[in-house]
Amino acid sequence: MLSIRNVKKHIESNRNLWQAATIPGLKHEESRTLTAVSHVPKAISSTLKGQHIELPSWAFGNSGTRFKVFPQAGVPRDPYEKVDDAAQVHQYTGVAPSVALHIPWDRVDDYADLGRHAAERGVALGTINSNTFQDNDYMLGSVCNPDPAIRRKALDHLLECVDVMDATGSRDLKLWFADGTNYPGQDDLRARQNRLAEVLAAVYGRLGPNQRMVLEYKLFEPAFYSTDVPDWGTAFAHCLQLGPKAKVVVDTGHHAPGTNIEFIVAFLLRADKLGAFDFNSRFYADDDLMVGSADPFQLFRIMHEVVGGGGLEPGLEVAFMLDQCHNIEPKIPGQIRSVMNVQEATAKALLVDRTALAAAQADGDVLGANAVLMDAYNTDVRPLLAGIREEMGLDPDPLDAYRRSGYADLIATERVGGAQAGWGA
Ligand code: LRH
Ligand code: MN
Repeated sequence: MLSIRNVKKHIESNRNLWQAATIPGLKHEESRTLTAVSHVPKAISSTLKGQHIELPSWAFGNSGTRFKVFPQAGVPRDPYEKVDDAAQVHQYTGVAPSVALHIPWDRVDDYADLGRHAAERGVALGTINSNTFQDNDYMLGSVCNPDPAIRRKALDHLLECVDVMDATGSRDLKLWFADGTNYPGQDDLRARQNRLAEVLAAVYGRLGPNQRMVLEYKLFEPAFYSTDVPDWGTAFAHCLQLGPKAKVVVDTGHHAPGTNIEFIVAFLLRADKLGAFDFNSRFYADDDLMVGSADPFQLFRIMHEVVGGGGLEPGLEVAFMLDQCHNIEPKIPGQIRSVMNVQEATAKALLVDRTALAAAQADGDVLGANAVLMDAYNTDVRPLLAGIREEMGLDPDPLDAYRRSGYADLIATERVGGAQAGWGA
């Protein structure tokens, strides 16, 4: 039985926030709707206005599975057009001011010129992603390959990516390695960790004063027996060994089913080792679906730990990136919807009454504490975010505004000929 005392105290202390209170048993339509920006503390609306969600350039290119890549009309043919499309997402959401690049997919002759092109469209070039998973030489691995010459080749690519960061002014080098084995005995698991540590240390040594490396882990795929950076613990241990400029990337699609990802987030934030998120969602494996589409409650729980751990405070420099593939849905609207899903989860997490929560937790009031959290999660924040967009001079409905802009038809007619961008696999 919920402790009415707690809920009542919670409602009293937040009456000015809510138009309607949530008491179990109230029908949904009577459930609470947060109707206007003016109802939330300035700190919350300014945090939401200042949110920074980085977009992946590769989300605008063609993508698919081993079965099929379905090309879409209007897909970019080069990094300039990818930046144009990313700028559309920022234009309508106001919170996606940078685009991550993937090398060599986004290799250009003049990165400074690409940077200028981006700036003219109101966005910046962000995280540089390395790619040591598509060269024929990397069949048995890249940085963990038994062959020192192949490891050298992989290291040279990673150092080239730092050169790109120097040219683009990017802070973060994101490292994900497909390296692993498919059969027990195929290689020495310890030796592979030694090889990995050696290359990571060489890259770390090359980083400039304001540059970081963020190491991404993944349970499996493309390797199916062992992956050399399979989980947060392995990434954390390597980053601890490397130093303060090395932090961990949490890709929300890279865990075993049932993993409590928000625990990992809380732990890494507490250790000041959470560098970045690769947001997406999945029903089964690394599905790279729109963040929040498969499990919006999980995304809320993750953002609840981010807010609680100070992860939205500028000082902590946690990068929030999307890492998704829009295999069958239109790509720019898919990115806009994804950004809106992150905004909604963030707004709900910011609305958690942390005073009431801490009190209930201290009281051992299990149901009371859970109720406070669910109260925020069950808050309809869409009117609030619409209001915030209007205060930012934006259309309250970014998807509808983009649809009415006619940009989709424009690129479908203009971008004819040339090779559409993709994963180049
Ligand atoms: C690996 C990954 C990594 C990127 C790639 C596009 O699965 O999540 O972050 O390099 O996707
Ligand atoms: Mn990723």
